Amino acid sequence: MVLTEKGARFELLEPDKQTKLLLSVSPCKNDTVRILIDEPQPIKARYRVPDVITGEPQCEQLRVERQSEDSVTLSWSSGRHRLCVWRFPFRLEILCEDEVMLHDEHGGLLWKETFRQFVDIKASGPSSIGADLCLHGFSHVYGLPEHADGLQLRDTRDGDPYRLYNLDVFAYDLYSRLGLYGSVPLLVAHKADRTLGVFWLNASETFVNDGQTPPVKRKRVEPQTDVHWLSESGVIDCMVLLGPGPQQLFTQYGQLTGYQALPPLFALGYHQCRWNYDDEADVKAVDAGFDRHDIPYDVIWLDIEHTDGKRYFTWDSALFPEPAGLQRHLEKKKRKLVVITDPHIKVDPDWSLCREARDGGHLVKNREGHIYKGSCWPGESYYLDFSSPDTRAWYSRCFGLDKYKGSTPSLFVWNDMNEPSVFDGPEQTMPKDAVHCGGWEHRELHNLYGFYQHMATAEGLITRSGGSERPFVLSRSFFAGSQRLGAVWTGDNVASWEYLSISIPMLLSLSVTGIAFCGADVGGFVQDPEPELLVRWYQAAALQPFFRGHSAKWTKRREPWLFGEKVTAAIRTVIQERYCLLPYWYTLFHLAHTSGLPPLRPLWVEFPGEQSTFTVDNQYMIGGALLARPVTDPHVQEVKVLLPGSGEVWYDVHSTKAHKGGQTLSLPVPVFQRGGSVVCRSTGSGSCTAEQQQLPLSITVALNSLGAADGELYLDDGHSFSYRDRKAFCLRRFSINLIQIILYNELFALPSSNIKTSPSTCTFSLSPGAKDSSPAFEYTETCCRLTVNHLELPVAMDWEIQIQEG
Ligand code: NBV
Repeated sequence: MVLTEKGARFELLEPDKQTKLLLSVSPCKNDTVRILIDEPQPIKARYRVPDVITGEPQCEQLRVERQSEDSVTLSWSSGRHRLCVWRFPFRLEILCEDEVMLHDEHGGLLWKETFRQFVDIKASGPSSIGADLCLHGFSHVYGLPEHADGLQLRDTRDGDPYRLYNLDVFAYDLYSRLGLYGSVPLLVAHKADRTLGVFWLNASETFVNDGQTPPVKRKRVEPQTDVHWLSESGVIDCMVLLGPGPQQLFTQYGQLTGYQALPPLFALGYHQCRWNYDDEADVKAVDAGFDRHDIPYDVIWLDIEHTDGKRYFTWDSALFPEPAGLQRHLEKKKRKLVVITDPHIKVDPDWSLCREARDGGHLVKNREGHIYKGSCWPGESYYLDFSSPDTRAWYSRCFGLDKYKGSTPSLFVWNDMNEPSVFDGPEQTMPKDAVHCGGWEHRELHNLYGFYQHMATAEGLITRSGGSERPFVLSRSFFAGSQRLGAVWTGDNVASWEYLSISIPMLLSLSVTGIAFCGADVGGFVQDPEPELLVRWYQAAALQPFFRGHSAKWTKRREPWLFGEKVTAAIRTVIQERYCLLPYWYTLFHLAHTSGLPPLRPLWVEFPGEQSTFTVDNQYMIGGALLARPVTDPHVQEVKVLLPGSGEVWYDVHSTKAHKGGQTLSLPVPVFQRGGSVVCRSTGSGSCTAEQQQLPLSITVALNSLGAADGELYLDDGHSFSYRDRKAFCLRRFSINLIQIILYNELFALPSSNIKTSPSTCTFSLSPGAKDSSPAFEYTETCCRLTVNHLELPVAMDWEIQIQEG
């Protein structure tokens, strides 16, 4: 063993095949441990995933505590954790109050594999790697998106392992463990007193098996979860995130792979998409429809048909003769246009962009060294090699306003088909033996392909503004770290109640693995939703991060006003409510951007000690303050909602009625504010986020059982990097302490008891310079609600309000 400042290095001998392995274990600052296993003399160098980890984690200095011929115990400054390494057979334990064990299992596979008509020649031989982990004391594990399944990972001993292999799966099956469009190899384990993460940094096809052993109370045996990881190639690069709580874990993961990009404000508004909006007149008519029906929205989207023969970066000149004019038309109303750019390039030597890609060496090659061709929307297509930094730089330049004819600064981008989807490829993707820059086979980096296109696109939008404007890019494919680049959505879902239900755990799984800006197509992409389903989907999605209605071209049109006034009104209400809640959403995104804590949270994240929350995946928290339980079944008047925390108070946001925590209620559309929180909303209704931004704010204070509450509000210009480069932002904290008020005048009672008289005066002490106002009161005795209007307080100044009994 050698101790360096980067940790401890060991030489291991794999007993069966006598293969030599190099193991390095590095405890890093902030309670993460990195375990790397590679071959010192491989037939061919093994691929190490670049560009996902945002910086070399800072290592802790290790000390030897005990050492024998077979094993060594190491500790580091954190003091709470220790590492034990056994060499023959290899075993590693991380100890705190609990232990994690990792066995390496380095094995061989086949030299040649056949799948239908496809033969995969493994030119470098078999190269699979694997490891077993045993998570002591844990029986709840989450993560490993993307699967159309529940939030909690199921025991795989009765069936298929979870597969991480990015694929284009149209109208995907539910409850399947096969891979979908993106992969995040992060598994999160949780128990009452600890949250732990295992991040397996490998971009080749990966399988994860997990088996849960329940506790045996009589024998005082703890539960445990065994996890087996197996990847087709690459090295073992495994990071154990030690928590101890969910919040620390999210920060640890964010420090490794980057935090959620702060979206421009418009991206948190409502998006209207369809495959396709036919032409400029159609786009203008839909845009006008929103105004006519008084429904706010921010972005209208164009799918593949807007291009000239599926040549991205071009326009169909008959349908979209004045694309810049169209964008200016929208921009006058502060609205945006999003267009699609897929990663394939039509083979067309007469098209300058195709020639540039080919002559610049920006294309993926086949095993024989020729340019790889596959079939996609344009017919025969090349595929850009986004793994090459040169290609990414070239692609980014394609978004330059001078280069992308017909584009303006209010055009943003959508990357689709970037798993990559290849119609005539194995499993509808690229063959594993296709070759990328540096001679790496596609198998090594398959799961990174979409991540890299997303990166180049986001970079392109930043560069086109000279580095000053935040980009917005939606990607279908993703990997760990994609959160730094923008948003993702859950692909081609179906207009059915089951797909509406599954969208909730799917978005929660993405959220706990860092991909915080996520959403599902509202209404379902495939098939026609009945109006009831459409309304329920809007109600759910208005309370989720990325909010976009989308539909396939063979479905009926479904703009919100096409189903009668009742449906229009219901959809209008939820979209308007979403717009009012934007200050809160934006503040949550600021938090995700700075701490890794996702806006959408499973209940256990907020109630880590409460067992009853560990399996809940049909309701969730929006930040720490709001709890939502969307209706996902037809013909129901009420649904059951669990209000966690026996000491908590929950306020129904519609009626403001207070309920005690620790019970299950039945209500029509449950949304609650947690006692102890403050939520800022904007008042009134603008036609888009930019208008909404100008409206006054309201502050909803929900007292906890001690009569206290606090909350935050983050504000900036909503579109530029000034918040980062010039610190041009405003972060306000509101704290309310009823005890103090009680001391003054016994004005408020605790939420559960009665207020004796209604308050009649309100006095302020304001920072100098604030203007005087005459506040008005409204007191609703039945639900102990006090409303103070016309305060006209400047949010960026310090102020204090004292309310006194009359
Ligand atoms: O570009 C067309 C569609 C798009 O609308 C959808 O959102 C993507 O998920 N795209 C898939 C390709 C065709 C799917 C049948």
